[in-house]
Amino acid sequence: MKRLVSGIQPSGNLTLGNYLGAIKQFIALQEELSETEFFIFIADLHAITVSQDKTALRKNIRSLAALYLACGLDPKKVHLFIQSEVIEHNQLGYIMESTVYVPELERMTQYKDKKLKQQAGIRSNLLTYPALMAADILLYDADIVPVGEDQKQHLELTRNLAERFNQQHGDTFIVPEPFTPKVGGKIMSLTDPTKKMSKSDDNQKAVVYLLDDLNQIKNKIKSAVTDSDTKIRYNVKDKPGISNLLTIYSLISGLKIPELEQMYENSNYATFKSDLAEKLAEYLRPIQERYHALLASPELDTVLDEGRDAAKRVAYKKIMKVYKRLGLGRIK
Ligand code: ATP
Ligand code: LTN
Repeated sequence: MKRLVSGIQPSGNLTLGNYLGAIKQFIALQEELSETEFFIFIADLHAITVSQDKTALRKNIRSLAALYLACGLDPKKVHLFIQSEVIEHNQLGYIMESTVYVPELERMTQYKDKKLKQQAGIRSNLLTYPALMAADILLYDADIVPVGEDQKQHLELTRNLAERFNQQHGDTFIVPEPFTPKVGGKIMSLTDPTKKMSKSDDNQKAVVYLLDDLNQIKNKIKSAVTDSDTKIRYNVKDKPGISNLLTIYSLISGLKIPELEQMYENSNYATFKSDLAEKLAEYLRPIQERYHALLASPELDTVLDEGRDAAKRVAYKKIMKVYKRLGLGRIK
């Protein structure tokens, strides 16, 4: 059976962009790849490469797990767990640090970008982050690792490290294949539709958060920036605002953009926005309800416990094999 592994950082509130661009596709994959075993984890160890408030981090971890389940991740098909609860990630992470060379880490684009933002000093794990990420993947003999563009370089490094280790110590790791899920919509800011909707945007009106109050969501859509023309037509260059709203409408309704253009042929922006606002609120309502129910129920912990145990069964065997290959401890 093939294995799929992916991690998600618990770094704040998820947006409609995160949902339509990433989560929704992930949920679709669980249906498409029915013969594949899924390991999905909350990458909390990765979050501490920058300073974190403990109360906020604890809350974000639970919230992310609940939100993924609320969006449709099926615990019968997916082992969902918290990275720091499976100690083997740290163990193999350290071994990967002895497999990778410093210049390889210094070459990573994400490191180069992020280190510029760390005024209080660069933590050493910001540099070694890709060694831990390689461990996350290699522990589970993952064949498939769905990641966004920004993580491809880390995945390439993981492949190199797996091959290097196998060459030096004998076949131990599966070399994972890069996997690009079908591209979803790129959702743009509601106040400046030429830039991406991003969870770190300072302007709250620019972003729909999945857990926003539904009335607030409706107001955000109704006040989204559009052009002064009145036609509901998809044209990213000349009409980026209305095109973004058409993309959102299409992705949540399953209707194609030309179908929507036809439906609203003789309509106006106010009616279109008001319809979309209602549709989006109704789309997110059950997700929010499931989310709140999960946070208040013991089910979330049961899922995370089972996920951890399933992950540990695989990870423990692998780390023992690695220690043996290296001559560590007393394993023969
Ligand atoms: P930040 O504001 O911290 O950069 P972000 O909201 O851009 O965060 P990431 O955490 O970088 O989101 O990305 C998580 C996932 O969501 C990635 O797979 C990314 O491609 C996807 N994603 C993020 N924003 C959008 C968007 N506006 N449209 C489509 N997909 C998005
Ligand atoms: N680095 C990734 C999160 C991540 C991950 C992984 C993804 C950590 N470990 C293993 C896939 C496989 C990010 O920042 N999005």
